[in-house]
Amino acid sequence: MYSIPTTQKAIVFESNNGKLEYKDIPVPKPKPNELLINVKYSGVCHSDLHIWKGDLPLPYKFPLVGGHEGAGVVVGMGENVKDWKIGDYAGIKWLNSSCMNCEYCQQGAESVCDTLDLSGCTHDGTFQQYATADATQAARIPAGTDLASVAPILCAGITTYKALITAELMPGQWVAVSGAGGGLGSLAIQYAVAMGYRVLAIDGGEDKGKFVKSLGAEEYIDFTKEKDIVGAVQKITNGGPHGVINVSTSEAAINQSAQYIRKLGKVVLVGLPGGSKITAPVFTMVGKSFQIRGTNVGNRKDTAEAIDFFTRGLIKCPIKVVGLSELPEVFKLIEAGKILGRYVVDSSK
Ligand code: 8ID
Ligand code: ZN
Ligand code: ZN
Repeated sequence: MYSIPTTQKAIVFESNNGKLEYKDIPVPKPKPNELLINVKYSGVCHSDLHIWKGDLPLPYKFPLVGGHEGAGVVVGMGENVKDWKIGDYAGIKWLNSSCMNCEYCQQGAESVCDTLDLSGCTHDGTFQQYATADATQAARIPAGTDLASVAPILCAGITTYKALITAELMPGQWVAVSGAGGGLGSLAIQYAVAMGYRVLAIDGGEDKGKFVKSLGAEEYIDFTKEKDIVGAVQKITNGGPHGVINVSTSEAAINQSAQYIRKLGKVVLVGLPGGSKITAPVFTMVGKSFQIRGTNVGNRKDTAEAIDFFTRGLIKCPIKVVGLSELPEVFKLIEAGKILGRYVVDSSK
């Protein structure tokens, strides 16, 4: 049904901050437990930029095909794969595989397994036309789904959906999304609205303000103009938001969130500015009894639920599609904080 070529186009990271080469490489062969997926579209996550730059203390492989937000079609599989068919739509996530056996995997917390294989980090990812993914972890995408639009769900969607669950909010409560106009933020706003929360969006510039309001944010604070972010957030939310989803790449913004959080609130950490720290006075933390929680992508259940919100039309991924060969330009725009929503690369160009 599908003829699989022996070579394909890919963007290869030779080293941290090294050349980003658009070139021909061999099509990988799936292992017994893997799918071979013809990646049609891949979102470009800020984590891909962090990995290329070497910001994060992760075990990178080089040369590396980056990317971990891929949507495509199953064109092959290893001999142990039983429950996928050729032609199925499949998604490739950051979490390519985990051991499924350790104390964390047993409780559905695969993202903290000690033997993770990570797409676009330790496992060649989605900035290529054909990629392999563990059949247990690959995401199931319903037939007929628009593959360009769904791609951002596979990292940004799953991660922000899980971050909102981690904030343990009630309908009608305030959630601040810090970094709201970016790839993760633009989806966090929509999941939050769909879950019944009130959204205060924080980002920089008038364009981002209009953009986040169009996605359902009730209020917007422009960090480039507001001198007293902590005071402004507390005023709008009458005492601080019940939860904060930190998806900016700013250490300062993350630290502000531990100041404006409401008593008993949850500060959720998602964004990963390299080498940054969050600090809070012990007395204040005890007195306000708030919590700081980290969260890392999501598990298979979070994946299925995040895709289901999208399929039901509750989440619209704001995407701009460009060719895979243009990835170096996309990295420049992400670095400059210029992107509204997500860039998605088309593997055929
Ligand atoms: O599982 C995880 N924890 C996970 C999963 C996926 C991504 C973590 N991440 C991390 C990425 O590695 C990155 O560090 O989340 C972060 C955000 O990823 P993204 O949404 O893909 O990045 P983006 O599109 O560049 O958006 C960042 C936004 O932050 C704003 C920018 O303007 C941009 O819109 N921002 C900045 I930079 N400084 C800000 C500030 N001081 C700010 N917003 C508010 N206040
Ligand atoms: Zn990501
Ligand atoms: Zn495990």
